Amino acid sequence: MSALKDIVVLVPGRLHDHAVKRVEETFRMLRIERADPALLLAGMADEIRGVAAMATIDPAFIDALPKLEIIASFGVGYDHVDAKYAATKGVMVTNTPDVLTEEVADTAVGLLINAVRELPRAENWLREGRWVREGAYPLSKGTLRGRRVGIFGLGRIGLAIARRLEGFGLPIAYHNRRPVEGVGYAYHPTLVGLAEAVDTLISIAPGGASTAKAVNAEVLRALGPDGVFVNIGRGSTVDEEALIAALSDGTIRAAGLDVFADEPRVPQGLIELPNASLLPHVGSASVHTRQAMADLVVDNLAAWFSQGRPLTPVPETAGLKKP
Ligand code: NAP
Ligand code: 8YV
Repeated sequence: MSALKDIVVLVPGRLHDHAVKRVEETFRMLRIERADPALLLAGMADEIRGVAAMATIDPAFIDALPKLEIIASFGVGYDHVDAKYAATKGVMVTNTPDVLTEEVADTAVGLLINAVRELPRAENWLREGRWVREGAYPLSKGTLRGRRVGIFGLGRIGLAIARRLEGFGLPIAYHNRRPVEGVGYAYHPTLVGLAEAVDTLISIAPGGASTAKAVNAEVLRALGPDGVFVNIGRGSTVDEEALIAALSDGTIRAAGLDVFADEPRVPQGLIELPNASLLPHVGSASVHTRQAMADLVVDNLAAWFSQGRPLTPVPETAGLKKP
């Protein structure tokens, strides 16, 4: 344990309090306001062997830390960390999979029901006194009954969403770059093909270049006028202008969105739409689950520095050995 106490771990920017506390107790912690090489004081860069962060970590920052061995990122999605570049520099990258899977799947189902059955609007009707003044909230135009669900990104969380919706009696199909072994759901090799086959598209795909604006005008047209689109993956996977147009002109019926392209800024066009149910990126945001994610960040650092291998490396760096 005393050996770990000699190791310098940098926390750039904001990080979950529990992770900060544990980094401070376990290692020698340094903090800077953001992951910017210009903020590294003289002598600091040569000491830092680990980074614990939920901030963007780019090649310039990795290059500025010559002794860096590991970046432990908070969150399962790590599109804000250049893991490919880190791999070329022999720097391990870890994320926080599994501990948030069921929580995010719960949120996805809640968001779907909110979008289809208009529950947030119905609650506002009650709070605004309209039940008393005007009578019952209008019948929801949408229903889950008879829906066919397509999942874009059938990985850990996608499968947990699929299991839940199977329990709702809904047929499931999916699109990934390749079929998932041992899964009986219908596979579609293209996202447009999936959208044509279903009326309810749930995106839980990661961000990054390969999914950028994948949900575009063509996909939304394919989903059709009874279509419901739910995004709980990354905002970058959606052409938001095309989505606003599709929701405005009836190309699709409704959307439920937890993630946006330029968070925390949400396009005014979406905020004004009555058929968009919007959440401020709360997929994993319970005290219970965020604490588990924070623990996994620090457990990865501790496992790397004490046993030479982390618990949950990202695929790009999984083969790296400790120097
Ligand atoms: P995962 O197990 O790695 O699953 C990702 C799935 O997406 C895989 O099945 C993968 O299959 C598929 N995929 C990746 N790139 C693709 C592409 N270009 N085209 C089609 N499919 C693609 O990850 P997870 O744990 O389920 O998490 C998924 C994502 O959810 C995270 O990366 C994160 O962005 C997001 N997330 C959001 C929240 C929130 O609070 N809203 C919380 C947690 C996670 P193939 O490799 O076969 O294509
Ligand atoms: C976190 C997420 O809120 O894990 C992810 O990929 O999007 C969320 O669980 C986020 O990473 C914390 O910034």
